[in-house]
Parts: sequence; structure tokens; C-alpha cells
Amino acid sequence: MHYSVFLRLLPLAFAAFSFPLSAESAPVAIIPQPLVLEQADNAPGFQLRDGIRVHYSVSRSEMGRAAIRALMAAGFNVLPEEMQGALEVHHIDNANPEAYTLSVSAEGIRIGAASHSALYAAAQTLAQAVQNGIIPAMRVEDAAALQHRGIMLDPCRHPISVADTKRILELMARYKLNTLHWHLCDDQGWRIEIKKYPLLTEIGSKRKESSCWIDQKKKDGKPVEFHYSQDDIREVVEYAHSLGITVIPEIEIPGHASAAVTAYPQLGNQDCPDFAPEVITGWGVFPHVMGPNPFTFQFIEDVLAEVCELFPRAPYIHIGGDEVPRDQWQKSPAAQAFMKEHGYTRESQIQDHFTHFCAQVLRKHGRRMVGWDEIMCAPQLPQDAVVMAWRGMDHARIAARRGHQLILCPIHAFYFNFPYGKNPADSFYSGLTGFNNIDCAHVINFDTSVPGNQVIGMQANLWSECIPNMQKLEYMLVPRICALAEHAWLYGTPNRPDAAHFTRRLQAHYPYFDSLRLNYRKEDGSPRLQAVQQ
Ligand code: TNX
Repeated sequence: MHYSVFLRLLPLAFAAFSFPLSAESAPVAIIPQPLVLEQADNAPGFQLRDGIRVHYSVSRSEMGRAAIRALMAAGFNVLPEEMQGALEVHHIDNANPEAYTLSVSAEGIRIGAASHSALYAAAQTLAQAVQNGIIPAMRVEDAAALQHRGIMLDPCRHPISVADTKRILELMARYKLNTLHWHLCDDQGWRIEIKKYPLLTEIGSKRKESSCWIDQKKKDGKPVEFHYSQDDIREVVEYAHSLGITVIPEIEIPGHASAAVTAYPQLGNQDCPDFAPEVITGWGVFPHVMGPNPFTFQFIEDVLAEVCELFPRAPYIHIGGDEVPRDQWQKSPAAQAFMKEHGYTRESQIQDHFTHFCAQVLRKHGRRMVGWDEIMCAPQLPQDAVVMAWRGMDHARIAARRGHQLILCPIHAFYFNFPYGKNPADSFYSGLTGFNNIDCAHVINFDTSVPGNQVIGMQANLWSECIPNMQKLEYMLVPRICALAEHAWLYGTPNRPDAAHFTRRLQAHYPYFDSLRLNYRKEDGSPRLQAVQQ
């Protein structure tokens, strides 16, 4: 694949990396580690003073204007152009659009980038390097190995406000994560306004109360009512874009559909005995799945049309597809008649039918489909479907063998809802048990190798059953987000730095977390600011 060509051109990438001691500045500690980083010994760095003044050529080129936006997104003050401007920007030819180069000296900053998106990474490298108002003299050659580097947020199980979502986006941008996977509906709540189906949010965004994780029978008695208006969605999408982040929405089809079916019972399998949908107050997998009927197929077309409009830059749209129980389809005479009509012999073929239908609808909108790895049960799954492999690396390797592009988020390493460690403090702070010991070293070292070159992305998923507030969310996310960013950026790179190298560099990032007042997890396992609520 194109990026490996780039890497082959840099065989000495890591041999060249060192922490030379400079009279001017301490070693820079960038996360993710750039492929080549040379910090000049004894050379004076670039003094920021009141900001970065651009060279006259910069605001005359599209690339230059994009660089200004990227620098501002990274927190720099960019000053108007002048003849002696210190910032120069140029295009570099590289098969990998994520490639960029930097050179910093006392005289100025030169950025080379293969695309606009690479400028965001270049700007964040500069931002991370700043020490006491100086960017140390250095030279960088860098490129992300993967084009999709992300975090999945789940505002369904517990709400996450627009303001808090923006805060998370800023943190993602700092570590060059360029994709937010937004899980917008589930059994416990429908969170995105759809104009054509107002009951989705009028009814489907409200639940009576929530379960405690450990003892699901214990309920907190607190009603939850939360959704994003279409204006909220646009605001988040635009804000993300200003930071170089693309938002990929997820609409769960045909399972995890209790909230949708509660709002519109016609979407469900109404002829099943005991059909009584409700927005779920517990956690797990629930029987309400969509029924294969004309109302449902029209619903999918309509909802995906609005979603495509709201997310104009999303190259693929996530249609869920995970954990689909077949019981209702077995019991529903209408679902059985549908199977007969199509010559289906197994209930799983109803899910396949939904999957193919979604792919077809999305294609009409010029988008590809991405789904959880269960979508692979469909025979002749469209070749351009992207598979998000969560159940483990076996499923990732199957997807690759079948020729699908894939995004890795194996539950064994990239589920940040699970504890960092095994000690009692960890399970106390994390709540959700199952897999544990997902600490930074594990995130860095986990074997994600897949033969071939089908892997296009990697992300961490932050399911929110046990994440009722931002204190807890920050604790679960930080600092693991840095380890994820490092693994994704350097995916498949020979000689990528080890966990000890990462941990050393991470030390330099705690002051940044402190400046944002993040409730991150300290090295002793305790939260930085305050106890996290269960
Ligand atoms: C499985 S991962 C799920 C989610 C849960 C998560 C943690 C996946 C595609 N589905 O619905 O939140 O486990 O409990």
C-alpha cells in the first residue's frame, strides 16, 4: 500500500531518532512518535513572541491558507503576512496524503504537506514541541500509517453534551486522531433529531431510569432525556472539521433498536407474542429488532437520506449490525412470510437483507457502508463495505481474506470502557468488568497484524454503560487515548517505539492534561481531580 512505499524510503527512521541535549531546550516528546525527528544540538529555536507571522506567499496559496487554519486549530496565534514572515508552506509529492515535513530554526518554520489533512498533524507536532514560548530547532519527516484514526463515543447509554463532545474533539486533534465515530442510537436512547420521524426523539430519547452495572436490578430512579438537534449535529460536524476531524455517524440496523421501535412500533415485529417495546433501562442485548416490512425499509431510506445530508464529509456511514438476536423473526408470522417470499431458509438472511439494502441506499448517496464485523455473515457482502472488527483479530483477518477494507477495534485492547488494570482500585474506578488490564502498554503492544494491506483504520471504543459523566469519561480516556494514537499512527511500521519509550514521552504531556483540567488517570491508578462516580 502507498504508505509502506513511503516508509521504505525512510529505512533509518528510528535509528535517526534521539534525544540530543540542546543548550536551548529539553528533548521534545511528541505523541505519536514522528517517523523522523531530529532536534538540533545547540541551535536556537523559533521564538513565538506574539505568534507566528506568515510569509507573504502563504495566504496567496490554498495550501497556505489551510496551514493557517491548521495552526489556529492547534492553538497558535497566526499574525498577518509580511515580507519577512517566518512561516512558509509548500506542497510535497508523496503517495501518502498524510505525509508532512517540518523544519524549524530561529529564522522560521517551513511546513511541507502532501494534503490539507497532513497540515493538521504538522501543526499539532509544532504545538506539542513548544517549550516556554520557543519551538526548538528541529527537522521532522512524518506520515500516518492509517487514514482512519478514531474514537467512538456512545451518548446513548449516558448523554454527552455538545460542549463536552467538543472538548473530546480538541483532545483527539492534539493526538492527531482524525475520526469521531458517533454512536447515535441504541436500545437505551435515540439521540439524533430526524425531521421526518419526530417521535424518534420525542419518545425514543427518553428513558425512565438507568441500571447500575454490577446489579442490574438496582435502578437509579433518575429519568434520562437527551438528544442532539440537527443544529447541534451540524455544530459538532463543523467544529470537528475545523480541527481536521471527520465525523462518522452510526445508525443501528437492524438490532439495538428498542428505542426506535418504541417510538414507531411499526418498525418492529408487532405480531410477536408479548410485543411491548420500551426504551431500555438496563444493559446488554435485547430482543427488539427491526421487522422486514415496507414501513421499515422506507424508514431506513428516509433516515439515511437525512443522515447523509447532515454528515456531508463522511466517506462511509455506519449501519451497526452487531448483536442481532433472531428470536422475534422466528416468532413473527410476517417475518416468516418475508423469508418464504425471498426463499430464505435461515433468520440470519433477514439481517443480510437489511445489510444489502443499506449498502444500496448509501451507494445512491455516494457513500460506502461500514458495519460491525457481524455484517460479514451476509454472503456476497458488497466488496466496498468496510468492516469494523470488534470481536477480535480473528474476525479482522477473516474480513481481510474476504477482501474488505477494515478498521480495527478489537475488544481485547481497544475497548476503553474496560479497566486499565487488575487491582481493586481499577475495577472500582472502571465499573465495567470483562476484559481488564487494558493499560497503555497493552494498547501499544497488542498484536494487530493482519496479512495484506486491507487495514485502513484503528479506533478505541468508549461504551458508556458505566460512564455517567465527564469526570469518569476523562478518566477512562486519558492517557489511553495517547497510546491508541501512537499505535494507529505507527501501524505496521518496523521498529516502532516500545511502551517504555512511550511512557517516557508521556511524562511531558501531563502538564497539558493539567492545563485542560482533565480528570485523567494518574500513574498510581487514582483520578487526577476527583473520585469518579460509579
Ligand atoms: C458490545 S461492541 C456492544 C455494545 C456494548 C459493549 C460493552 C458492540 C459492537 N456492541 O453495545 O456497549 O459491548 O458492553
